[in-house]
Amino acid sequence: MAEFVLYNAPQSTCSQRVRYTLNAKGAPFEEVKLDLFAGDQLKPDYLAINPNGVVPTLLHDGRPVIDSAVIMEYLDEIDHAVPLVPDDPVERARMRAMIRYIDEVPTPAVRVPSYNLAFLPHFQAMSEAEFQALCDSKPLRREFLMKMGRTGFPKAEMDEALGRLDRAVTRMAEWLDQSGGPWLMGERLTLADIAIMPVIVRMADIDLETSWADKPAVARWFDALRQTPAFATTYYFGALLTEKYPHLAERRVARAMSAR
Ligand SMILES: N[C@@H](CCC(=O)N[C@@H](CS)C(=O)NCC(=O)O)C(=O)O
Repeated sequence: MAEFVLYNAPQSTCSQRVRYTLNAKGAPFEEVKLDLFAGDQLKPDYLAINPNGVVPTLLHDGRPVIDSAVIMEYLDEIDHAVPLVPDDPVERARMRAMIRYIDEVPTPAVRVPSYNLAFLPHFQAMSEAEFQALCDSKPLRREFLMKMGRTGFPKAEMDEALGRLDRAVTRMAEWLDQSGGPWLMGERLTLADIAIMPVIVRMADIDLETSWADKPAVARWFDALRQTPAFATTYYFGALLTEKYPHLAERRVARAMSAR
């Protein structure tokens, strides 16, 4: 068995954080791709290593480490060769507070448009009883799925999520303003950049990049991130929703045409 085995899914935002961290550290890992719609994350063997029934899970020498934010910090703790946290403890605490904010505000918010735009048809194809059984099988996301139902999150919920995303982008612009860039904490790319990365990538993927149209610092940050070598290896083909769901790619083209 490889030293690092990552159980994850190509399009999962939480998985993307860990893939990026491993790639940025240059740590080779064996990638096990789970099919979240086939329910691989809810099988007994997987629940034995991650009782929350979600990806990612990292096995380090066979021992499980779960939760993307925890895994990122764990990887940094065991490998100091490529530091991804500030040296100063107070700055490290500030970075952790940024990650908590990211996990509290934009990370849950981006699920709402993601589910409504990309994943809903999958649930609509089920019978009511099948859908309820699926909700009941989810250790973390039962109520979230039930709120979405088979008609999708209502407009009020979508608007609330989009508002939270906009506020998080504004907060990001403030962080960049304070740090002077290129990264959220200044010269060193840290776990805070990696924590917010999948939210920004997902927003761009589902046509929400207008959120930072008037925030050039965020656009510059995103350009710089896309140029890091770890970005391409993390976002291999199939990691974006528009690469998997043709209806989303068509929606983008239609939007671009109508904006002409
Ligand atoms: N706090 C957890 C959340 C993990 C999570 O929500 N993973 C999603 C994909 S990004 C998942 O596995 N969903 C499967 C499901 O809902 O059944 C983390 O950051 O690792």
